[in-house]
Amino acid sequence: MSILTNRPDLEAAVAQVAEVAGYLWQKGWAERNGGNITVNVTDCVDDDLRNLHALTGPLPIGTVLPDIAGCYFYCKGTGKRMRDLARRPMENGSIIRILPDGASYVIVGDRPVQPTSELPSHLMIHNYLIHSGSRYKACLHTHPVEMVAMSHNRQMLEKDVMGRLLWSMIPETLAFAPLGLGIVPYRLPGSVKLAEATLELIRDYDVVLWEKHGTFAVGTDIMDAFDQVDVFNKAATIYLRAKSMGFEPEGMTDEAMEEVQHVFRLPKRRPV
Ligand code: 2HA
Ligand code: ZN
Repeated sequence: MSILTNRPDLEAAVAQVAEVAGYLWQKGWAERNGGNITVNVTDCVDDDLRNLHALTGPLPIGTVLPDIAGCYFYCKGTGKRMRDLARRPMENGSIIRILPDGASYVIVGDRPVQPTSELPSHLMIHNYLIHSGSRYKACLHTHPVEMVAMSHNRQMLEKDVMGRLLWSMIPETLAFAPLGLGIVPYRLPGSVKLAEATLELIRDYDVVLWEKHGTFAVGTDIMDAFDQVDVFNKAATIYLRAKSMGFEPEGMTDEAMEEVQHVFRLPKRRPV
């Protein structure tokens, strides 16, 4: 029997992860085992699940995160493919329980699938989100092609340059991603340095771009985090299509952008 059986909220949260994993694959953002997903599912957990025997002994997180003690997360499995997760989420990911020390976890279901290599960085962000009282429950790392391509241009890596450019490509970007785009300088994938730099910027942005690698986004649920990246990458695609037609896109005027800002009463994402 699956841990999801008779737990419709948990089942729905995992089904949404599977749906998003399918989109990531279809969009070409998830080659091989590329990308990671973690979702805080603590709200979907009942007493039976709290008392359920773990499938593993305690495993170290690698850092101490007091605010996530006792929380539960669905995590994509390390080395697993998004396209497989889309069809079989509980074979390509698992649900973990953080132990009271905030330094270790156990896997509770359905199989002892080892969580993502980026677990410490994802959990550091969840720890921050809980600590700050945020409503955000999901973290998504993926490889959106056009945004990564743009991050190979030094000029785009200046603070808020790329975010402003993307806002000006199509009104919806500003409307739906009003906090803009943070830029994290290149760091080794899975490194503590990358995690720390991401944590620093995710205080101000819902989406950050890891130079020459991918994006890291947070949201109320995984669909929300995906939407944020999708909105930015649509704008990046429009920019690159215009460039490939041989011209620099004009971009919306400041006046047009202010109008959007005014009508949509931005910013209205964040916090709590
Ligand atoms: O887990 O994308 O950056 C696969 C990755 C790591
Ligand atoms: Zn990656």
